[in-house]
Amino acid sequence: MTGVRNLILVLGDQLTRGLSSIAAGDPARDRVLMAEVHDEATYVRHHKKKIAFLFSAMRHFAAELREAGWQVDYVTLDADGNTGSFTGEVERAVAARGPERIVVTEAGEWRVAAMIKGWEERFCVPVDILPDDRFLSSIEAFAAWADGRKQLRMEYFYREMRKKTGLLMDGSEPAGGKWNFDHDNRKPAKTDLFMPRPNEIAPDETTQGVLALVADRFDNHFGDLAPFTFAVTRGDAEDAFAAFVDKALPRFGDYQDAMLAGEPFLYHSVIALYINAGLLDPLKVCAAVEDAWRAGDVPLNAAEGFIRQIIGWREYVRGIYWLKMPGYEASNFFGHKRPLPDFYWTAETDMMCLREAITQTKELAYAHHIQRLMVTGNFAMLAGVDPAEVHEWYLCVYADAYEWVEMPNTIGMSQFADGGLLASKPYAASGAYINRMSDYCGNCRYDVKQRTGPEACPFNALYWGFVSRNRNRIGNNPRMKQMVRTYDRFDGDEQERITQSAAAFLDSL
Ligand code: FAD
Ligand code: DLZ
Ligand code: SF4
Repeated sequence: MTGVRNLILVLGDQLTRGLSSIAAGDPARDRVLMAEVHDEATYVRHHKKKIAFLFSAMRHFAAELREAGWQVDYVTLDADGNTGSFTGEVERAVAARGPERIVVTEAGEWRVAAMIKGWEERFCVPVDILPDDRFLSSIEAFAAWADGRKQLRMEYFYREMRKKTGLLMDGSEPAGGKWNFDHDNRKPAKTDLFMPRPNEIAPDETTQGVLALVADRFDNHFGDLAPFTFAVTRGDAEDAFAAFVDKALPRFGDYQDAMLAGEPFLYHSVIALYINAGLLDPLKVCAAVEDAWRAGDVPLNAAEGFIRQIIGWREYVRGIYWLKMPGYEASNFFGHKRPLPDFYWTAETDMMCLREAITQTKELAYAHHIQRLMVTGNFAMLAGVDPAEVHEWYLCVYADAYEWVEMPNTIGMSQFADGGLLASKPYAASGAYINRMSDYCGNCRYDVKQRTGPEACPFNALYWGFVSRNRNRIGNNPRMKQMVRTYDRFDGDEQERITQSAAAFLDSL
């Protein structure tokens, strides 16, 4: 037995050199363990591109650590003896290396965190679980912020984060005199605008090896593997982000909520997969955006909107996840039970908005926020789909999906399944919203202007059906009251037609 001091386990979404477990180590005395394991690749049937991205990024990170002098035990998925689980791989490493301690940065997902907690007793080796200081707010700090508050609202948390980081602050005041410029960020996109595309990286030899492995082993998973153009190294991820700042950020704010057929990225950054896996540093990213604003290269509504997503929403949803887990995954405020329609996997639907969002999800493992929230999410909520099934779908299909960020966005923000803990009102909308923010409806077989009947946009009857059946649950919400009143003003025949249309559509699914 070699007898190392610390065995440092680095998980697939911890690909950061400054990670607490690595920073606490010593290359001369410690050993890093990284493992591609079947259990992680299959606990949901992740999109093929997501698995390929992560395995390739893990292999490149292991190479980077070795170059920096670390001894790394890297277990590939097809290595002899791979047990297929973190527990099994740590057990083998403990037997082979005889470490004095196991060191790991806290896992992002509750499931894995619970697994790690059992190791000390199981292996009779002390396990040090270090905080993940890549987040601005620790799990404990968020819980302290939330404690005793009647309502948790992102906006107030976000202001705390602005003060804490000093981002976009002029002394103690927010730059530009306002904390939030969201009001300026609701322009529908125009087809004639210049659309930058994210950087596309040609697969190197390592990535090609991973692509062959994924094609062979995960053929039954959702999504297209080729073409694969994601960055898999820190350098390429940084270049992709720099290109975004240069080309897309100036319009990020204005067109943040817009949707256009054939333009999956618009002015979005497509960096969530890199930040979440550890290839980009959230604070550095925000500092670069502030610099671009201070240099006069981007407007304040773009810089503020972008920074809010990262130090506001991203941190806030993580705080909610750890505050409410376990149990949050079973939230079902509306008691929805419908299975997820098959077209979420096939994209075979006449509804143009859903077809676009799901087709690109299949091709790219990406859809932007408004597509996730107001198209696929909105539809599932209006149709009464079981939130647990919706959650599993989002966790499967996006390259940036990890439970700590996906679950609160799905269960809380998009399905309102937590009854309003995270969001101040359900993000429910009829076809009119999608028509305003996109060019989808003009090319759809349904008529967005009709409320009922076989030609009517299904979102319309479903929306009013949702308002009507949940009036006792949401009618007191000041932001939904108006909708209930509008429904009440429809005459009895129209209300009946709405009920019939919604039922006929749902039966047809
Ligand atoms: P941009 O639009 O360019 O935004 C910049 C960055 O801000 C993102 O990269 C991301 O890091 C952060 N961000 C933006 N919105 C959010 C948000 N609501 N919560 C947390 N971070 C945010 N995001 C994930 O990272 N992983 C998920 O699994 C995920 N699942 C989602 C599920 C649903 C139902 C919804 C409505 C949203 C989900 N989001 C998720 C949030 C958001 O949609 C994605 O972060 C974003 O679309 C990623 O694309 P982008 O990198 O181009 O982001
Ligand atoms: C998502 C994922 C996948 C698909 N595969 C692996 C893997 O083989 N090895 C690994 O270390 N991590 C993987 N991950 C990421 C983990 O699921 C993630 O680190 C945990 O969910 C904890 O957040
Ligand atoms: Fe979607 Fe309705 Fe518009 Fe068709 S008409 S694209 S279903 S919102």
